[in-house]
Amino acid sequence: MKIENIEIRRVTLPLVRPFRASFGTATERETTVVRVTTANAEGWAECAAEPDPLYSSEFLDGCDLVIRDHLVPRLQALGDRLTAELVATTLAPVKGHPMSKAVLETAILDAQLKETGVSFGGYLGAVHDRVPAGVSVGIMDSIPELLDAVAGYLAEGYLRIKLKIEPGWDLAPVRAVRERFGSEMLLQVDANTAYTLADARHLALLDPFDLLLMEQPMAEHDILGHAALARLIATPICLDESIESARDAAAAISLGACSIINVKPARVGGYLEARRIHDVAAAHGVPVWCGGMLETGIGRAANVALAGLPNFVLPGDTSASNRYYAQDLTAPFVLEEGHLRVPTGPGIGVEVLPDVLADLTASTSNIRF
Ligand code: OSB
Ligand code: MG
Repeated sequence: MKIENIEIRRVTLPLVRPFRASFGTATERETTVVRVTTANAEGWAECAAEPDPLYSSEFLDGCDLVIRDHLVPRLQALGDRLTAELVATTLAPVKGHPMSKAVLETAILDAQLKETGVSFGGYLGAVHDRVPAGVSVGIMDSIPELLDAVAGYLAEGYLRIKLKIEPGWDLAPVRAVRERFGSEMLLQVDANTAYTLADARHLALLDPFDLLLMEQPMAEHDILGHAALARLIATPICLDESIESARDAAAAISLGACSIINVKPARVGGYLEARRIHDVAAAHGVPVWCGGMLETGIGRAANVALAGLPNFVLPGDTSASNRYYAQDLTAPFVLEEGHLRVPTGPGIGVEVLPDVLADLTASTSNIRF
């Protein structure tokens, strides 16, 4: 495939409400949108990194730099032989930077699929035409405020609630949500690495609340710690930050560090590696679900396609556009009976709204191929 141009654009979307996790609070979503132009198609993707390196080591300014100076030149060297399937191996000599690699691979894959008329879901092997949606609920200032938020999401039809937790905001919110909404609702928690093994007895106090899972309680590289914690608590452990590849997934499963995996394509370098994690987990009988990074419609479209694969058996953090944005970069994803529809058009299957994109753009640069 011959690429003619790569456009790199910094955009900022206001969030409808602040989103607080153990590592920080976001009031807007800043991202880098990449547009790849070929003779016959345009491919789009967005970078999942945030302005500060608090979720993982990547951050947007760093991504822009590594994309421009280290990743794109390696792709240019391939010339017309470039395909989406060659991106990861071509970029492998550059250590790390999975989110920077993912945005390039995804935009190139989108252009390639549009050239051949294949949808993301069709290419990846989705078997569902709609996927169940959960919602990730941030840390709040008070329990009543949290209960209002959860009540609103349940009324909209979300099928699973995930509560962000941290030391000091864990037992009380979980207890309050269970007391108010009952034991039937699907409920899980996400600590974003806020605890250590010394907190094991405290985390075991969540056992009676029958949570679906506890996501990433401890540091990303503490695989053995998670294996030890798994033996001390009844709640199943799900890893997010720890899993950067299919090899990581195989190791974590084998060591007993997790029994569920949150698959975020950006965290693992793209959709091809994300599919391999799906496959490895399926081979071990480990269920997966699709995580999110507050994506705009561009990234959401591809995530929803991935979530259509057979081993994505738990509702994902694939919420509707209006949970994040009053105005999305694409036509909004809407909740239909608690589900989002998997796009069927070529590539990501959604159109970027040019006027909205232009309004929200702070800067644009182009790399001619
Ligand atoms: O840990 O899953 C996470 C958002 C930003 C960074 C990390 C995480 C999250 C979420 C929200 O939990 C997921 C979403 O709705 O996109
Ligand atoms: Mg998480």
